[in-house]
Amino acid sequence: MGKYLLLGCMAIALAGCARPERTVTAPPGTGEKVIEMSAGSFYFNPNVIEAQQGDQLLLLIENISAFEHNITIVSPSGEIVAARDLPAGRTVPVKLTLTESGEYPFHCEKPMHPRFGMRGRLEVR
Ligand SMILES: [Cu+2]
Repeated sequence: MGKYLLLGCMAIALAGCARPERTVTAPPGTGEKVIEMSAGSFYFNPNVIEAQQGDQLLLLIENISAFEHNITIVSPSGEIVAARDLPAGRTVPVKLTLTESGEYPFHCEKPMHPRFGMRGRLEVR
C-alpha cells in the first residue's frame, strides 16, 4: 500500500503530489489552543490550520506511519519557528506563538517528502 502510494507520487512528482486540503480552525478565545494532527507517508492532516495573530498553539502531532518524519514551520518573515523530528508511532507536542500575521508554511524535512505532499500551512489573520 505505502509502496504503491510512493510510486504514484513519484509518477507525478514533477507536478507535486497534490493532496486535498483538510482545514481546521483554532478555537476562539485566549489561552493555549490544542490542535491534534497526524503525520503519515506523505501528508499532514490537517494540512491547513487557520488561527489568529497572537494565538498560542499546542500542536499534538501523531506520526501514524512506520517511518520517521519531521515538521519544520517557517514564519511569514522566513524564520524557522519550529523544527522537530517525529519518530514513528509517537506523538510530539510542538508549541508555537503566532506573533506575525500571514502564512506560515510547514513541511517535513526528510528528502523528497514535501514533494510527495508532506506540507501545509498555517493561515494567521
Ligand atoms: Cu516525512
